[in-house]
Amino acid sequence: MSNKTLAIIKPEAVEKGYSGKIIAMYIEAGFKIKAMNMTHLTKPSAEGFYAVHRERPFFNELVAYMTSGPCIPIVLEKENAVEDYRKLIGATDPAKADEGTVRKLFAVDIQHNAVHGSDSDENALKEIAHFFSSDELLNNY
Ligand code: IDP
Ligand code: MG
Repeated sequence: MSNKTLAIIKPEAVEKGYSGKIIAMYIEAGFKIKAMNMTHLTKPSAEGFYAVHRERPFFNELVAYMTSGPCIPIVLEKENAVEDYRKLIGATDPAKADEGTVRKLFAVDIQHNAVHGSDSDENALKEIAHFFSSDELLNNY
């Protein structure tokens, strides 16, 4: 059964011009793009998106980073999407990411790590709803 995950190309990767290469890696890995947008997150929106991390020491920095410029949220669909996408992007810290992963190739450090990925099917649906209404999701191909 195919399922969905939420990717975000984060501000520093957009700024550096890596978006096209990253999207190509998603498509080559077999993901279908079901929705995509370019947006500049407001502080309340970023705080809401990362609410699970609000007690973490890096929360304020993370919100400042994610509001620092435009980002590109993308809904991806594939069998086993959440797990396969996290394998494709690699570990949160690029120093620990496997060779050939998106973060190994494009991330700067553990914070500026190029892309987001959902960590469960349940959270993927919540995260998708943060950025896209149901009629923005392409369900007909
Ligand atoms: P994930 O993006 O691999 O799921 P999470 O632990 O959910 O990693 O953290 C969310 C985001 O917060 C990371 O992608 C990264 O941008 C940032 N982050 C995580 N850990 C640290 C840290 O130790 N210092 C600074 N930023 C961090
Ligand atoms: Mg996470």
